[in-house]
Amino acid sequence: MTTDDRHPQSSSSDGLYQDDDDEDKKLHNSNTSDWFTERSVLWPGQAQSLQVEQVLFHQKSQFQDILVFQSKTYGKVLVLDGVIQVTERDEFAYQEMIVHLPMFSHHGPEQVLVIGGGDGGVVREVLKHKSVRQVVLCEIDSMVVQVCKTYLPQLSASLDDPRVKIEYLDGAEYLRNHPNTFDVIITDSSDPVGPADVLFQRPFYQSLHAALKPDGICACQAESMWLHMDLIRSLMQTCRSIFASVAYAYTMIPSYPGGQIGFAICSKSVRDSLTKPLREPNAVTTQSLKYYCPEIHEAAFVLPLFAKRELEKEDYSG
Ligand code: SPD
Repeated sequence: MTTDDRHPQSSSSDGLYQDDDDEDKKLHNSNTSDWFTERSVLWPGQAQSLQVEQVLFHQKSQFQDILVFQSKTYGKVLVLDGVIQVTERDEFAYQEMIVHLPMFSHHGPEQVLVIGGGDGGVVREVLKHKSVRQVVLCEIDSMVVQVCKTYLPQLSASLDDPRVKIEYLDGAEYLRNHPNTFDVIITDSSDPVGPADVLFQRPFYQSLHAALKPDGICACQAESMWLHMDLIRSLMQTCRSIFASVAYAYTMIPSYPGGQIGFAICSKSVRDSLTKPLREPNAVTTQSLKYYCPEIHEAAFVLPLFAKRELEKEDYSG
C-alpha cells in the first residue's frame, strides 16, 4: 500500500506530501520557506500546516512513512503516514490525559500494557505511577522507536526504564495471547486508516476486555468530536456492549485536526462513575505535569451539548 492509497488527499503543491519524488527531494533541500500540510480522507475539506525549518528524518519503514522535522513554532514534529502524532510543544496534552484518566481511576495499577505509542510519551506518563511494576509497550514498528530515540529523547528515554518491556508485535495478536493479565491497557493508536484500522474494530475491543484483569480499565484514542461523531457514536456503542462501564473524555491539542481529540475509557467492572478519579497525584508528580489535575479529570468528561446529544441518541451514560 502506498502513502497515497492511505491518504489520497495528501498531495499538494506546497506541502511535504507530494505525489512525485522530485517534489519530495526539493523539500529536503529547502530551508525555512517550506510548510508541512496535513490532509486526510478523515478530515475532508480542511488541512493544517506547520512551517518546516529542517527535515531531520524521512523514510518508509515496513509499515508506514516516518517523518521527523524541526518546525518553526512547535518544536520537533513526528509524522506517520502524513499525520501529525507528536509535537514537542503540545504532546503533553495528549499523553497525560490518555494515561492519567485510566491510571488515576484504578486503585493501584501494577501491570500496564501500551499498544502503539512507540514514541515513548505514554510510557513516560505511566511510569509516574509508583505502583507500576511492569509496562509492556507493544509497538508494531521498531523504526518508530529507533527514530524517536534519536530525535525525541524527552519522550523515548522512558523506554530505557528497567520496568519497561518492548514487544515489536501486532497489538491485537499480543492481546489474544495474554488473557486476564493487565490492570490498565492504553491504546495509543494513530487514526483508523492503514495499520491502525483494526484498533477501532469490535474484535480488538473484545480482546482488550479479555486481556484486562477483572477490575481493569482501558483507554483508547477515540478521535475528534468535531470531525468523527459517527465513528465515536458507533465506537461507544461497541464499547458499551462489551464493557461494564464506559465514558468518553477529551483533551485540547492544537496540532491535531480540530484542535481536540477524545478517549474511550472502559472498565471491566461496574463503576458508579468513571469520571471521578480514585487517586490523586502527589506534590512531586504534580510538579511533573502540565495538563492533568483532578479538576480536569472530571471536566474532561463534560461534553458540549452537540456531542452529548449525539452520544445520548444511543442511550449513552458515563
Ligand atoms: N490524528 C492524530 C492522532 C494521533 C494519536 N496518536 C498519537 C501518538 C502519541 N504518542
